[in-house]
Amino acid sequence: MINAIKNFLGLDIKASKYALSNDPMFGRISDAKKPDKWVFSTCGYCGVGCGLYIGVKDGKAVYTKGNSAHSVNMGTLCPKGLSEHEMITSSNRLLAPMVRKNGKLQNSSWDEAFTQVSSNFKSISDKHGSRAIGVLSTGQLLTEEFYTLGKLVQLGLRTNNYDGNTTLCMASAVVGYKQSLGSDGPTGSYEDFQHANVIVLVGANISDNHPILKLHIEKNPNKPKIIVIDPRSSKTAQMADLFVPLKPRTDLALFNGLAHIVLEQGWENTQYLKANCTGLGDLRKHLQNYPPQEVANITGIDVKTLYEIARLIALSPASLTAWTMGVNQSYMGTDTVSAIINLHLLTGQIGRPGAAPFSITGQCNAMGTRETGFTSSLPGYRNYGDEKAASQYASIVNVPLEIIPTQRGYKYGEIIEAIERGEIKALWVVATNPLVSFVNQDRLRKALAKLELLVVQDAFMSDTAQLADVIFSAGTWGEKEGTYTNSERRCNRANKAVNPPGIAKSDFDIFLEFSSYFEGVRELIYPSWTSPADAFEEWKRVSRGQLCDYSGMSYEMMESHGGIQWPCNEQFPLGSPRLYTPDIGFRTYDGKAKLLPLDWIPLQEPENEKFPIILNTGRTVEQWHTRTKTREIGILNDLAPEAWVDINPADAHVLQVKSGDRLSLSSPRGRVENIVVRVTQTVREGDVFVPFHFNTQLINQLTPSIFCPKSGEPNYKQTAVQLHSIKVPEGIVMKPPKISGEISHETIPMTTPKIVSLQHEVRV
Ligand SMILES: Nc1nc2c(c(=O)[nH]1)N[C@H]1C(S)=C(S)[C@@H](COP(=O)(O)OP(=O)(O)OC[C@H]3O[C@@H](n4cnc5c(=O)[nH]c(N)nc54)[C@H](O)[C@@H]3O)O[C@H]1N2
Ligand SMILES: Nc1nc2c(c(=O)[nH]1)N[C@H]1C(S)=C(S)[C@@H](COP(=O)(O)OP(=O)(O)OC[C@H]3O[C@@H](n4cnc5c(=O)[nH]c(N)nc54)[C@H](O)[C@@H]3O)O[C@H]1N2
Ligand code: SF4
Ligand SMILES: [Mo]
Repeated sequence: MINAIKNFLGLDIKASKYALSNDPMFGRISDAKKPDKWVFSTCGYCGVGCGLYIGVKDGKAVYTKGNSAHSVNMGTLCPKGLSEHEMITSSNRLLAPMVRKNGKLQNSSWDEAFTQVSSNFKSISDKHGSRAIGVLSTGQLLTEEFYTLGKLVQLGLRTNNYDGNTTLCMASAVVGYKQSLGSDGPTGSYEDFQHANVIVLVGANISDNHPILKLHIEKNPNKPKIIVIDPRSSKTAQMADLFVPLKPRTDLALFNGLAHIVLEQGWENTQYLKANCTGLGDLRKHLQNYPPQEVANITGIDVKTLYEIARLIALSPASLTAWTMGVNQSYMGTDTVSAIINLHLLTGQIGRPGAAPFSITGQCNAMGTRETGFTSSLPGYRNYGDEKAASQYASIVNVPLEIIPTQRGYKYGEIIEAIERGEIKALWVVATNPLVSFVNQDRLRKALAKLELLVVQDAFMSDTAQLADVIFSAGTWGEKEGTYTNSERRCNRANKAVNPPGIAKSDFDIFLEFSSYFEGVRELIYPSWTSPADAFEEWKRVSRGQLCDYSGMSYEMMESHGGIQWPCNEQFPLGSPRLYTPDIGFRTYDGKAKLLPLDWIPLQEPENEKFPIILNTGRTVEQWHTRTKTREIGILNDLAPEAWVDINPADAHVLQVKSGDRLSLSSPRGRVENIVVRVTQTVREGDVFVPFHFNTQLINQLTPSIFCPKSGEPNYKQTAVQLHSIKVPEGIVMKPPKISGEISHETIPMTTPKIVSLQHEVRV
């Protein structure tokens, strides 16, 4: 490990101690390796949004170091951030646009690629209507690019069948916030991790996926009680004071149960409720259906523990609940989000330092697309169908009102279904790789084969790009400029350090130039725009007065303050750390937050005779999603080079497997072979966990087409599967004992693959 870091940094190991944490070490880099300049930027991986510098030498990115003046990460970076410059020079980069000729993708000029796609889009649109064009984007472009793309798709190509991978990720949080609080927008701040007395992490494995957040918990002087709610004893569960290993997908029942106890015990905050909320009467009645014993039966968590959690959250001076995919990726994701918000409203744990229901964002700029992107709302959180909002937008940007879409088009999963039906004929995929990341891969592949045209805009030769008819080759992080907004609404600057490779272009330039292949479009939607700053200036005007108000920001301010949190305007010249303080009201019609009666529903695809095991999927710290960015970075990939399956010792015994053996998994939709076994008590009997990163063991072949009806988010976290080992003949499939709910809170013994923390990783 030490040698790996040494090789990786090209430094002697004594120096590397400093290298990994602080700036002064850079004096120790040998002159031959010293960067010519350091470029201020922001990490382009996850939604934490760490501030960093990119070291450039001879036109190449050669180092990444944390920005010690930055409030998000205080100089630290996780392994992905530290090695980010290596991603840029991957051999898998696309150097030029490509066009498929005689069945083979071949390099082309930009003019040829743009001409081919625009003429196809036009003829499909003429024949079948503009909505026969579908677009799937991402949470990983710059805000300026999202705004530019949204305008092109909705006002230029005139299709509202536009969505992104954020629907696989944050959509339930978006719709949950909207239905409870009137608008999207995460309510809290990272500094709340430093103020809270109780921190609840629900379905959020921050140790792997948002590791820098642990820094903030470490700085908390209150010695906060940490409650981790997860069916799996993840690395994050290891730092809990109270670990709550609930049965998979029972969170909504749990939060209803906690709310029941709060009202039963009189622990609600009557003053807060009177002044700020509606719906208490209906909720109180509804919660009678969730008495503690019933909730204990559903969740597997005993009644005493339920009372303890409710007491801690309700009665501590400040409680924070942070959640991510264990909550959102669910067929009742939206309502689970609202159940969490209900509990915070009931107890008045919102809008104060340390008190917030707080969704943590996944991708570096999922927030940017939510705010500007024209997918789940019109720019600036303006609702589709709100005529006043639409005409306000049209007049700010000077376009005819008739071209503003009046309703949201198909969501991600619905776009795929519309392709299956032959209704959508062309698909433009921007910065996402569905052929690893979407559910039910076999069905997806068959759907994509029906398209007349598949265009993929990517920086790497992704799995999806390999199937494309035309590829637009894009620059990536470090090669282009703009802003990213992180989970705490902090907008930060990402600067360009080096040029894109070959003739690849920034996504911004691609959108601008592509728009001029459609008559009159560029003049209408990008009048005199030449750089991302033009998009940002318009966005500031568009967001003025909205909850996500950027009007007071500038690029210079972002650099000097390490990012600015919206809303930022005359009232909050340096931004506001949190929403729904006495100064920032709820964006509902009556200005009050809504307490909502919500129902828990049992698993949609429960374990059964044929598929008796529940498969949970997720991430590991070393890999990024579909690995286009991480698989060539030695220090990351060597630690987690392939998928593995975590399996409880009792189940391993039935299958006669030990750590290091291989297993196959099947579901009604397919089979994945040859996954290395890790026997561990971190998963319950009857549950297994497999990371979803690996196209070599494509776990999304197994996951079902089951979605949250409100948000459209897939239920990635529970799939009924069967396990097959070589030693146990196929005929004798395993039937595990009835799920007991027992899980031990051991330290994870790492066998294969190795998952080792780097020296600098923060430990709390
Ligand atoms: N290293 C790394 N970091 C990343 C990413 C990455 O790919 N690699 N991706 C980024 C992105 S886009 C995202 S969205 C975030 C995701 O960050 P996380 O949400 O932390 O990641 P996951 O591993 O998908 O799932 C989190 C936890 O949900 C738990 N879970 C499963 N089922 C349930 C359930 O029914 N209830 C509860 N309460 N929990 C459940 C899982 O056991 C898992 O520990 O990470 C971001 N950060
Ligand atoms: N089973 C299972 N599946 C899941 C999940 C899970 O927990 N379990 N999580 C889901 C979640 S939360 C998410 S966010 C998705 C992520 O799924 P994807 O979005 O498919 O994953 P990425 O690998 O991040 O894909 C981003 C693509 O953009 C490309 N790219 C990188 N930088 C740039 C750029 O600057 N410009 C352009 N044009 N392209 C660029 C990359 O090469 C890559 O192909 O996966 C989802 N899938
Ligand atoms: S925690 Fe996230 S933003 Fe920070 S360095 Fe790691 S991947 Fe980048
Ligand atoms: Mo995500």
